Amino acid sequence: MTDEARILPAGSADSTADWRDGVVYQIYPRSFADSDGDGTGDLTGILEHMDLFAADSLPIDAIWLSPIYPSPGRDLGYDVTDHTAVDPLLGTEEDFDRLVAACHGRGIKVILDLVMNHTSDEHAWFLASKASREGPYADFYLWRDPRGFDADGNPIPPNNWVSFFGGPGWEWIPERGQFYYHTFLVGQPEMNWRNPAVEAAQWDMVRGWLARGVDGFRLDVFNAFLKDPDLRDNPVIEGDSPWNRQEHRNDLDHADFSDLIERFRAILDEQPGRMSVGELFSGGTPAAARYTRGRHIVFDWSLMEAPWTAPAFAAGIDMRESAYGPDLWPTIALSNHDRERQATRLAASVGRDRDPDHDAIAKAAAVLILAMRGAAFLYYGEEIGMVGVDIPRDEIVDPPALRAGPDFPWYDRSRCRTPMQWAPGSGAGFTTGKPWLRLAPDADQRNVAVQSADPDSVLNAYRRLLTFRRASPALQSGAMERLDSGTADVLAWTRTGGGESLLVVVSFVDEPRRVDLRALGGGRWVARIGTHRERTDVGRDGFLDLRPDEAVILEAAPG
Ligand code: ISL
Repeated sequence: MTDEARILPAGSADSTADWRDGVVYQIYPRSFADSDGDGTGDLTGILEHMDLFAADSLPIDAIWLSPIYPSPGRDLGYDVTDHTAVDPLLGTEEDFDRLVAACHGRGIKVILDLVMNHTSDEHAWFLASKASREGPYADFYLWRDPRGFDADGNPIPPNNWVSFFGGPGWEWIPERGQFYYHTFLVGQPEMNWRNPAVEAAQWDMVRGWLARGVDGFRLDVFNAFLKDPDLRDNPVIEGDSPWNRQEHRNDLDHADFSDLIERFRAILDEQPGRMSVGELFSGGTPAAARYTRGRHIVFDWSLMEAPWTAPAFAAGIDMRESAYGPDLWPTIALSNHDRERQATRLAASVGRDRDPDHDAIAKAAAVLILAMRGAAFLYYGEEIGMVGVDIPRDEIVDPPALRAGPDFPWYDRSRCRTPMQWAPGSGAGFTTGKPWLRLAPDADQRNVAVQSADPDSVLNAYRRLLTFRRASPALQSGAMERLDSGTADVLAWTRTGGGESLLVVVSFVDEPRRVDLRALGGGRWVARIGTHRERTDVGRDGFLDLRPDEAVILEAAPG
């Protein structure tokens, strides 16, 4: 590993440290706040709700905006027609610049979601590419001749690759007499990253956003950019869907991808303190660690896929700690716009989807996200414990969900993209019009206004924890060591750094539990904060009595 690839020390003068130690809040712009009553969230709506992030409310360090570019919306913004502009559905160029300035005025950074693996099939590059095998855009996409023709004269695709969103991966274009490849929708043709002109065009676009003050980027499916140059077949394996019946040896994670990350980082490093996070597509924790660099962090899915049990989270944490080692910095996310809402998913994973359990688990999950080692990512609405919403079939807006069936299991992503719940009332404070996607049925009770006034709400637990984390060098950048808690269903770990030594104890069960802190070593501990406003404290005998799903952060007592 080069020096460059090592993480910078905590407190380093380079502002990367701010990033590494920070908390990023993901906004799905269509669903956050609608300023003009058309039912769809927009940039001005975000600007008007910045008080959510006030220092005495939810002190976060950055917002990540899911794609804001013009798009026909077939994959709701992940099919882009112009990566350099703002979608008129979400606002104007000036609205974007105003939002960036407002964020910077509050010390909040702005991360854009870069979709560089594919474009929309309505992008001017693709329209030119499709029209002719000649000209500057001819080789911008993954075009290939057919392997041959069948007995009926139909062209045979170049290899066995399929689409992650269901159906074939290759689409025949008679005008060109060739196929193009798409990992996702037919309307999301794959870019040809082996063409230097594609890379140059992408870097120009990146420089353009940096010049507008953008502080960092989330890279959509970044390990899919480079394919096997010969486009060889993927090996066939056992699996529950056409995609899972292939080992993705030739369409993902190509060996020369690491050099591409370095070239991307070099563009960002032309300006100080710019950060990037790669979305690992279909890969495990070791791959995430392998792609992590000093200023480039990576999502891995080991925690997002764990059920709500102590052994599952222990295994996830151990796998991460050993894959990353002390020098590389992991990320922590328990939900995003593609996965079920975290408390809904975690409660269901152990058959506990009753109401009181939902909020208890939502608060304990907050402690996990904010007290493990790594850059923390919060998905909008998790701070009020938003639920996954049942969407009737005729309202589903997630295209692959419409193809779901026995040979194509798919989570309907509309469930986790419902509008933010700000206040009681018909539009939940999200819109004065008709919301583009239905609101959760509990929006009148579960919203920012109601939870602000309730000291025991999920929102107020997040506020306390975020405020504590912001003042805690150990939680932000300290080392992490997992301990055997000695009690079933309870996880324990320490965070140490900046002269601070903390112990985190989390119960994953719906019953009281007792932990013997003396057996954990390290002297006497004092409870500082946790899921419950009324703190549980350590008894004189050194026992900590935990309530159901309680998590407590303790500090080493002096002396
Ligand atoms: O978990 C996954 C694979 O292991 C998937 O959720 C995967 O990360 C995802 O489907 C890729 O998602 C990204 O690219 C898609 C877009 O639809 C998603 O919203 C985006 O997050 C295509 O751009």
